Amino acid sequence: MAAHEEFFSGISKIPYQPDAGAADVMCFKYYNADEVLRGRKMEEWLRFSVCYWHSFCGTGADPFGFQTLHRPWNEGTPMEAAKKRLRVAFEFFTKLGVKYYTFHDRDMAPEGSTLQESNKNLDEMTDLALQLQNQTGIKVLWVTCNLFAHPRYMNGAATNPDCHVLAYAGAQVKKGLEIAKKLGAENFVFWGGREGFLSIHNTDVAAELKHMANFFKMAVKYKEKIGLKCQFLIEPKPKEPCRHQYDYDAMSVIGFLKHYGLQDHFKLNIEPNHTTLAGHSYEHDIVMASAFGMLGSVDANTGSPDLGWDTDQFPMDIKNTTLVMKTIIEQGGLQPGGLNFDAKVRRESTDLVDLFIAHIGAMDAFARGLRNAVRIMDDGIMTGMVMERYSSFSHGLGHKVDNGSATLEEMEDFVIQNGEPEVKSGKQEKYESIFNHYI
Ligand code: XLS
Ligand code: CA
Ligand code: CA
Repeated sequence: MAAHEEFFSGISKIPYQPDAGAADVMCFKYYNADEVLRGRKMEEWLRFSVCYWHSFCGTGADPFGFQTLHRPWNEGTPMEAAKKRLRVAFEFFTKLGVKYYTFHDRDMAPEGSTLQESNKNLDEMTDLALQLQNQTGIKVLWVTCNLFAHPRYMNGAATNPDCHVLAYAGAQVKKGLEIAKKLGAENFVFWGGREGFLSIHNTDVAAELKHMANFFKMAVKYKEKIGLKCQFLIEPKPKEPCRHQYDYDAMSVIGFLKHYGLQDHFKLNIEPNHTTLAGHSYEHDIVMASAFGMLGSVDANTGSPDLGWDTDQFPMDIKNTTLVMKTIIEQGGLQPGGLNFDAKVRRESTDLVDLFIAHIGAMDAFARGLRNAVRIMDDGIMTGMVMERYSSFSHGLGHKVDNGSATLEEMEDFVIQNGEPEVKSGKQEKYESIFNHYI
């Protein structure tokens, strides 16, 4: 990178300084990439990724106000600016010390006036991305296609009532899969941007869901055809932009995948900001997806439940990160997924250095969550209590219920012999107090 302009001059590689004071926010106090916890380096448990769209394309504009973030890399023609932005991004990833990034096709390369022109822009930009990846060792956690911003997609992409639009989305995904292969992306995400409806009066729900499933089947087929080895992920979200989104939450997506026979080809990319928008607790969909063996990756961010829209804030709450990391350790890690910071600095956080401060704070929040979760699991107190709570299923009739061989007649015999079950405390406050001990 030496031959090029440095954008973050004065900032060098972010160090690990566990003894740093409260006001020192330009170092990690908990994230020590090479430290081994439960048999794995911290960087392997956490697999941090920076998202391209918010951090390098974000302007700070919101529905009520204009741009507040004026970035020095947005200069020249759209392609010149795109190239500059990519170099800046790689300087940022390197200094921050993350190994992965994520992007949409259209935030890496500007859309042209035809599909061919857009593809040509993408070819040129991904040539540069590949070169920068090879120079730095930074890899693509996931790539996705933007099938929601262009006006052609205003009524949906794979669920559009017009097959011409669906075809455009298909062509765009075909190219997206090709660049995923070219850049060695470890995952490919489908977020159902406008796959849903605003009015039931003009919508054929059954047809739209079938078309979406068939669209995914085409993607699976093409992935296999070109020998692309990456995990497909669907990202649930309950609202915004549509009033109803088909991929409402983890359980809706799992039901959809199973109904259409797609469950072996996809996992879920869970974004907690979307989970809370669906009316669930922060960790809910991470736990549900994991319980079904479907947790593939996490868009590590948070919302403001008091606002009730998708604020994509940096995750800073240690209780939340501890719960997430506990689930991730219990399922043996997230690989090939990771923790992607689909988060944006507030439009009022206008300094360039705020981009660093935000990512460092969030990485440390997750590193601290990881350390807490490891202590919870090493001590085994809570795990032991949960095991004990379910112990009646490890033998006798409970074991038969567990393996699916019990009958209702056996239930009746059991109750006639054993009478009324004992009342057993759920001990919620005890669990909560023990959990707080580790935070
Ligand atoms: C929007 C989504 C989106 C996906 C990728 O709310 O979070 O950014 O992660 O298209
Ligand atoms: Ca997301
Ligand atoms: Ca979001």
